[in-house]
Amino acid sequence: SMDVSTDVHAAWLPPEAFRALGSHRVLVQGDGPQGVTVYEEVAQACAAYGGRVGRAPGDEAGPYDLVFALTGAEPALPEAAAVLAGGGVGALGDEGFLTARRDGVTVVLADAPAGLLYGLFHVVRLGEAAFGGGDAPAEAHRPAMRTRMLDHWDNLDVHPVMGHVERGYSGGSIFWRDGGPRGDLPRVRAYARLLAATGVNAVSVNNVNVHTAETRLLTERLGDVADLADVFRPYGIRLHLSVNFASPVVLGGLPTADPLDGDVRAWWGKAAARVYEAIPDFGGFVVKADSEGQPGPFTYGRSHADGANMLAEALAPFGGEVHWRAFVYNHTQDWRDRSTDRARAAYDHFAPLDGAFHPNVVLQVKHGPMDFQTREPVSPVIAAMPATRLAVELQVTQEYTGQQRHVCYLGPMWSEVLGFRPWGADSEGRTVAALAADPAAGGGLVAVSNVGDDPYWTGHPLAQANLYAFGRLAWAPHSDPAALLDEWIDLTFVPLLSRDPVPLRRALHAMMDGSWHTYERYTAPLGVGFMVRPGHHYGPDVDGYEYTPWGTYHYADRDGIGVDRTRATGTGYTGQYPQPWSAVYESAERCPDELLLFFHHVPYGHVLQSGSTVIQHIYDTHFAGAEEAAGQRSSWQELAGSGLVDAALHARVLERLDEQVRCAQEWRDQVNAYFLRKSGVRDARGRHIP
Ligand code: BDP
Repeated sequence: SMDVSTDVHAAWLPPEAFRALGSHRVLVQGDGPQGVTVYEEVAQACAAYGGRVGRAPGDEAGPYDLVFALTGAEPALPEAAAVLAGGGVGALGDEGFLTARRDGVTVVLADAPAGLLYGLFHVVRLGEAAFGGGDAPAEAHRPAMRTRMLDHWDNLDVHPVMGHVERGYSGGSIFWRDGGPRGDLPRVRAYARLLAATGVNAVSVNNVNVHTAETRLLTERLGDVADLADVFRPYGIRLHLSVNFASPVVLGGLPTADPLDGDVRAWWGKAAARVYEAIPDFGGFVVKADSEGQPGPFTYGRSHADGANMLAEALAPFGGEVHWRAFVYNHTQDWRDRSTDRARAAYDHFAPLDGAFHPNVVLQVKHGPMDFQTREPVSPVIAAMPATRLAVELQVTQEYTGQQRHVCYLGPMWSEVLGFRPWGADSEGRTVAALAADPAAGGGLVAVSNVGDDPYWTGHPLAQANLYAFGRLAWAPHSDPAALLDEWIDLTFVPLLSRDPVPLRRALHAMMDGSWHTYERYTAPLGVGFMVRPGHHYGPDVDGYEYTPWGTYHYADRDGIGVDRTRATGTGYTGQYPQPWSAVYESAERCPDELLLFFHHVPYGHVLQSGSTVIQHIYDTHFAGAEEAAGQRSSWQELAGSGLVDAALHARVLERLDEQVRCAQEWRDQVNAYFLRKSGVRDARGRHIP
């Protein structure tokens, strides 16, 4: 049924977004769960806006001016048949589609029903532009990434420290409550629908830190997982589970979880078979092993290839995949020992294993070497494993970027990561996006979701844009993030935009386009990272992680600041990059300013490429960042009473902006005061520093 929750915000799919589609005469010829979805979506839109939907050419719904059809069968409409006969765009694949316009009919063709679904949302985005005008040639649309996945760090229960959703800032889980299913499947359906409209096709429904209750999802609670899979399937989304590497011990009562033990392997084989009995299109397992206290193959003296391959063998007969995370490092290091560098860890652990993983293992690598900081270089692992399938992991949930209390549009950051060329720009060097999208070796794009049971889905209503942009970038990584913002604005605010879209668009762009840089300006400087409050990671704490076992240091003293990761005098991390980056990062003169303190320990008087000194840069950016945050609030305040945004949404955003402005000033004052005291160097412009 088309039941979707009504007590939640419509986000980028308000009924009005379907106005154009719903006022036409539409033929839908598709089958299977996703074909049914296309039909139901169109029928609902037509019921609202006066159009008609039919299943066959002769139906009274015709004559049609929009047709959705599969390429396998002879399309019943001559215009569609003509487009098909025209050929020229090649195979569309499982999820691709083509659009064309022929003799007054808009044609959407796909090889498979999921393609029709993505074609439907494409037509929704185009609005009236999908209709009218003369003939338009066939245009093929295919997703760049095969896997476009959101990982939920949801617990079944409220965890005493991490809460319901680990690093969640949007209320409770939409899937789980009180140790079992939350039971609000209409909300899950609404979520699946939103994701499908962005192009997401995979979801993992439980935390990578798998506690005992979540471990049981694999066995006793499999029925609950199957219920969720049934809801996601009509929107083309495959379900995944995070599994506990010690499951054979915890659930199976075996004495060991050694990946080379025969009984352990048999246990996983049976577990996988049971999962596929319940969920035939199950996607696979996500695994965090030997990391931050999670069990893993190291316990048994085995390698991560041994561990991943064992699970891969269990899943292979059913077409499932293992998403094995590369986030493995020592979180109990001795801070007095400068030879350990957390940034090195993933490469040191995994690069030697290149080529050792089975083809259905995807190594899931965080985009940076540390942990989702506001600014990090691209992880060197991404360029180091040509014989391994790699997925890049991003964090939509704003753990280190303002926790959905601050506006921080991450599209520009992700787009920089995806466009980065590990082998340099002037060669034919491939981008990170091309590596993740490679048909043979690519594992796709993954991100940690920012959604919870909050009525706006994401706590901060403007954080919806991050979720939207993630899906769209996974589909088309070279999209312009500002254009994606426009798409999101137009869909989300379409009910009101019909009046005068300009002021709202202007205000939102003013607030959001540069919000990542604004956030960067008032937080930790020049790529040094952290300086956040330990544990929850919100707000400034200048020395919060400095003398701890976590490996996240800035090494500020009276003379200078930064982490020496050079080969010449530091940890040697720069050597993990291919040329030219290895040489660029090695040099304090050539290293990009924004990453200087990630790679180098320099005196406060070091002159940046911008011409400013490090210390003056710190003062200037912190004053500017806090001021920009206040400017964002003013832009939003100007919209009050304009009728351009709903009053409740306006109030919710304003309340968050008040907190952002307060917190940005706190960052400014603490960071500036800290470096004034450390360095003794005054602000050249004489501004007040506490
Ligand atoms: C860190 C989070 C922690 C996660 C971990 C991970 O602080 O809660 O468990 O990443 O990715 O950023 O596994």
